[in-house]
Amino acid sequence: MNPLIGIVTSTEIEQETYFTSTDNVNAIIRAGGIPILLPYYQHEKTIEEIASKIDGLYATGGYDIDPTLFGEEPHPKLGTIIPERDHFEIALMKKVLVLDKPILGVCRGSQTLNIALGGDMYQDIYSQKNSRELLQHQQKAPNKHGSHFVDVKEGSLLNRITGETRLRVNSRHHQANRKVEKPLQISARASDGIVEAIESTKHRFVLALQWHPENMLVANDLASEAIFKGFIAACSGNE
Ligand SMILES: [Mn+2]
Repeated sequence: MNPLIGIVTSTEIEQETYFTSTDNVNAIIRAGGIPILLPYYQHEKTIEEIASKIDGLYATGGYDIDPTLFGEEPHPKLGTIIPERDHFEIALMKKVLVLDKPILGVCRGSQTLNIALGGDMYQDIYSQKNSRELLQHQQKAPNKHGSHFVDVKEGSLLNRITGETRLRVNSRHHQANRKVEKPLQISARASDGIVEAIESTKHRFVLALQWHPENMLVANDLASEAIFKGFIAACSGNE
């Protein structure tokens, strides 16, 4: 049986549509999963039911995150937030973590995972860190282009599934994780110190990347292929 993969959808500010990119859907299908697009349920019981039905959770990119969720007020550079998505996504993650089902997060998904496990984040790296020392993390190149490098921690899940200690990745974020606490560990950083990947040391497969492997897969990037293959294998119980 191919595993059912819940994908948290995106929306616009007035929430007239739910959607996700075809790159997200195709990445899951290509690796052997069946994508199920999820709207923003708010009831505890329903969220619990979804967690029990899916075999894995793919937390995709999207808008910024409500800073009150990690004890801060909005910074002037904070972008659009969708409170219903934040609530649903973080509540679903917490339930999926309890069941120890696999999670793959990308971009925004790496912030929501960190917050679900007690961490926090920069609302805007360019004003909250010394911006003269930062790389360009909002690339102007096409989405599939790897614009900067990340160094991968040896022995980490990310290292084991890709077989690499250095990856070339795309970059479309102005936020980033800051405090990362157990059971999470940092599994990749950019050369400017920005946290680019986190993973759980306690769960079977919980990995979140600040970049977008679903876009790099379009250019047949081998590491991106290995990431989605590894995720779907874990969701099938075939690690
Ligand atoms: Mn980056």
